[in-house]
Formats: sequence, C-alpha cells, structure tokens
Amino acid sequence: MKSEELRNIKEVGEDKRKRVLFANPRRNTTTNQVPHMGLAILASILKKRGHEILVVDYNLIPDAPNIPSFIRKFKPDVIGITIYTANTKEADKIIGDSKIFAPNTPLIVGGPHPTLYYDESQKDNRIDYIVRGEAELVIMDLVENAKKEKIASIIQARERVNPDDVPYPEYKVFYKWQYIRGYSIMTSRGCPYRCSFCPVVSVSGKLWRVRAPESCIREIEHAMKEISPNLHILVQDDNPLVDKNRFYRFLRIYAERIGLRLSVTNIRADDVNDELLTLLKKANCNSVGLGVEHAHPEVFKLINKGETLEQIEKAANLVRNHGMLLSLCFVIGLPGDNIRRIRASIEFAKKLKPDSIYWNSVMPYRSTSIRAWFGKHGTLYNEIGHTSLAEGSFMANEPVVETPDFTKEERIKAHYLCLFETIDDKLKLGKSILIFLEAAKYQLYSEFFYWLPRAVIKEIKNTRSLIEKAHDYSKREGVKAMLERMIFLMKSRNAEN
Ligand code: B12
Repeated sequence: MKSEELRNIKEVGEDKRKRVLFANPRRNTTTNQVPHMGLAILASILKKRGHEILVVDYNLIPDAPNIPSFIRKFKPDVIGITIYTANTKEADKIIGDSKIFAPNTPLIVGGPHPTLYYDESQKDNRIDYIVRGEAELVIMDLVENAKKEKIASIIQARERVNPDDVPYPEYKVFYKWQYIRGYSIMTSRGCPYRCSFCPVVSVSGKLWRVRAPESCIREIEHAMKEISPNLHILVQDDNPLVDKNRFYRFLRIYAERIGLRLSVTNIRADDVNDELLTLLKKANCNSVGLGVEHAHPEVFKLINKGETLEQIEKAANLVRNHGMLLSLCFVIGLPGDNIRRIRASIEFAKKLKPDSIYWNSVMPYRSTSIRAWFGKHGTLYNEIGHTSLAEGSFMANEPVVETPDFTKEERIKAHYLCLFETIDDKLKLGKSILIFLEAAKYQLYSEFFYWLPRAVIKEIKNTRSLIEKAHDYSKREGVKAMLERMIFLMKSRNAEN
C-alpha cells in the first residue's frame, strides 16, 4: 500500500468487517495517563475501513477490567497488543489471557519492543503476527486476512509513511475515552542524530518526516471539539526543531488559535534561544526539559550528541532567565562512566539548579551503539522487562550492564548518590528508615543526612501545592472529577510502594 492511499480509505464489504480489540499494557509504576497515539491512529484507519474497534489502554484507565472480560463482551475477531521493552511482563499476561479466552483469535503484536526484539517475540507460539515499525500501511491487509499461524510471521511496511497522509487518531473507541486529558501529537517523526543510547532511529526511521503546522493545529481543534476543550497538549516529536522555522510557525499558530497548556519533549540544547523560549511561553508552555546525559567530558564525548556541555549550560541559564521551569535528564552508567566520574554529573546538576531531575540507569537497547560497546568492554544482562527511569519509591534500578571499572554494586551506589545529592522528593520521607538501611548498605551516611532535612521541607511544600492543585482541578473539572483523579494518583502511589 502507498502512503497517499491513506487519504482516501474505502470501506470493505460487510462480510469482511472484523471486530478488533487493541490493548496497551501498563507497568504498575507508571503514573502517566496519556492514551496510546499509535493505537489511536491504527483504530482510526480501521474504523474508516468499516471495522469495529475497541481499545483498552491500561495507561489511561489503570483499573479497567481485565482482558478476559473484554473478550467475553466484545468477542473480537483479531487481538492486537502494543509492547514496550519495559512492559513485556504485563504484555505477557494479556497474551496468556488471550490464548486461554480466545484461543482461535489471531493475535498481533507491535510497538518498539517487537520492532527491536522481533526474534524474541517469534519464540512465543501464542503470537501470530509481529509488526516491525510503523503499521499504518500494513494494518488493513493484516487485520482483514489474519488467521492463526504456527510460527509468527514478521510484517514490515515496505515504505515509510508520510505523517501528513495519516488520518487523525480516533480516541472515541478507547474504553472510557472521556477521561482523556493528555493529548499527544507528533508534528514530525524521526531524528537525524545518532546518540549512542537512543534506539529511535530503528523505531521511527532515519528520515526526518514532517507534518504541516496547519494540519497539526486542525487536529488539535478537532480533538478539542470531540474529546474535551480542556486538554493538555503534548508534542511528542523525536526532534521537533530540525527545521526551526516550521516549528516556530506551529507555535505561533498554536498561541493564536489553541492556547491550551502545552508541553514539548526532546528539545535539544543547541536549539534553545530567546526566540524559541518567547514563542513557547506565548504558546502556554512553561517548562523545558534538556537531556544532559552525563557531565564528565570523556563520557559525554562518547555519547555523540552533536552538542557541547557549554551549550547545555547556556540553554539551561536561558530557560531560567525566561522564568520557565527547567528539568534535566541524566543517564548513569554510560560507556566510560564510573563511581568517580558520576560526580561530574552531580556537580553539573547542582550548578544548573533545575526544578526537576531525572536519573536514568543506562539501558542498552538493541540497535544502539552502546550495546555493542558493552558487548566488547563489559557484561550485558537481560534488559527485557526493565525500565531505565528509577520509578517507584526509593529503590535504585537493578543494573542491566556491568564493566570492570563500574560494577553492579557501584552502579546501585552511584544511583543512590545521585538521588541523595540532588533529589528532594523522589525518596519518600515515609520510608526514611528503609532508606537509611539502604544508605547504610552503601556507606552513604553523610549523603543520607544531607538529604533528610531537604526531604522534610520538600514534603511540606508538596502537600501545600497538592492542595492548591486539587482546588484548581475542582474549579476546572468539578469536585467529582477531582476526587477521581486523587484516587487514581493514590492508587498509583500504592503501586509504587
Ligand atoms: C510519546 C512517548 C511516550 C509517552 C506516551 C507513550 C504512548 N503510549 O503513547 C510516555 C511519556 C508515556 C512514554 C513513556 C515511556 N517511554 Co516512551 N516514547 C514516546 C515516543 C517519543 C513517541 C511514541 C509515539 O507516540 N510514536 C508515534 C506512534 C504513531 O508510533 P507508535 O506508538 O510506535 O506506534 C506505531 C508502531 O509502533 C506500530 N504499533 C505500535 N503498537 C502496535 C500494536 C499493534 C497490534 C500493531 C499492529 C502495530 C503497533 O504502529 C503504530 C503506527 O505506526 C517514543 C519515541 C518513538 N519515536 O517511538 C518513545 C519510546 C517509545 N519510549 C521509550 C521508553 C523507554 C519509555 C519508558 C519505558 C521510559 C521509562 N520510564 O523508562 C516509558 C514507559 C511507558 C509505559 N507504557 O509504561 C522508548 C522505547 C524503547 C523500547 N524498546 O521499548 C522510545 C522508543 C524512546 C527512546 N528513544 O528510547 N513514552
């Protein structure tokens, strides 16, 4: 199928129509409620074709009934599951339930994990089809001809889709879609850079492909009409600013016609300047997140980011000068890193005084150049089912790599070091005794007592800001919606602990 054919999808005859159940599994520590854009796009294509779709997104509705109850009621002809490498355990449960409760229903998997680890998925004989990469150009054919297979077939589109040909995502087929508040949009797909740890080129492709700003704005207006006028718009591009003028134009029209709260991910420090920050602020975006990854020059050099630490520092200062919130993202354990060098990242973080910091442990996904590096210079353990971001309460992540110069134990110690030195609220005060025991295990006594008073102050501030937020939320959405949101957050918190 050709990309432009997506602009004019014809309905199939009644006898060919299928009932398709899609699911997005959820890691129990995930707190975001952003619905899955990829599934919404596939649902939109299939709906235009005349098929009946139901999407159960456990990120959006964490307490949605389990898959067997949807299978019983909806009676799907085809089941499709999206999988992240971090979510394989949760996906496995859904695959198992599908096998038991719909043994004759073809099962398709797709998303970043089957794309990168297709041979792993192929070992699972409960799966019938594995889609690698984008599915817009293969999904109709696949769903209409799906049958049970002995060994899963690997399906890959022959050409890359033009994102402007893709129909708007369809969220009204999501279970409890009325709860949607975060709305993702990609104004472009792909990234021309080759950072050593990032697998995105294998997921989105090398070619940077764009949408016209006007088309993105029309999509948001459509979503405001169809879903809610109260959305938080999340620009999720892999790299939105490859063509600055195009994105500036998007921001200008956004400020004029939309004005809803906006977040933009993956902004590079070397793209930050006064013009961009002024436009972001006018478009109701009040924060900027920058990827530092590592502040030791030797480690930084090996990342191949294509920018300098000086540029990152300058960008961070500019963000602050514009009165915007700053968040920084670091990676612990990259090639060349060790327990001494991580201090450079801690010092850099302290110097830049961000409002929030994310400490990720290194994740050597397939297709990344760090994977080859660790294969040569260290030991790779199994990363499937692991996440890079320290989620949950105070536990540092279990390292999935090790080198002679940075052992597993030192990696955990380094993670705590980073948290104690720079984070005030990630480590939960209510668990301070357990945290103390962890600190003692790694002889981080002074670091623990450096953290404790900051944590107390932060906890008081957090409680105050939570009350303010709840008050604002209830003014905007009503008391019932506010209570529901609080219950959701409390449930997520319990899952974390
Ligand atoms: C937006 C985004 C998020 C959002 C929302 C994700 C969502 N569910 O919509 C948030 C912030 C929540 C998020 C979180 C995380 N993310 Co994220 N995210 C992205 C990002 C930037 C864009 C995803 C997107 O919307 N793409 C556009 C749509 C159209 O594509 P798509 O979702 O991939 O779907 C297409 C195909 O994959 C396929 N497809 C997908 N599912 C299915 C299912 C079936 C049945 C079929 C047939 C086809 C199919 O068809 C779709 C249409 O072409 C990607 C980078 C990227 N370019 O992929 C990273 C990315 C996917 N995230 C990544 C990671 C690591 C995470 C986290 C684990 C981070 C962490 N905490 O450590 C979490 C875990 C999320 C979870 N589920 O618990 C990695 C995944 C690597 C991997 N091997 O799994 C990526 C590739 C980033 C990176 N550079 O490493 N993420």
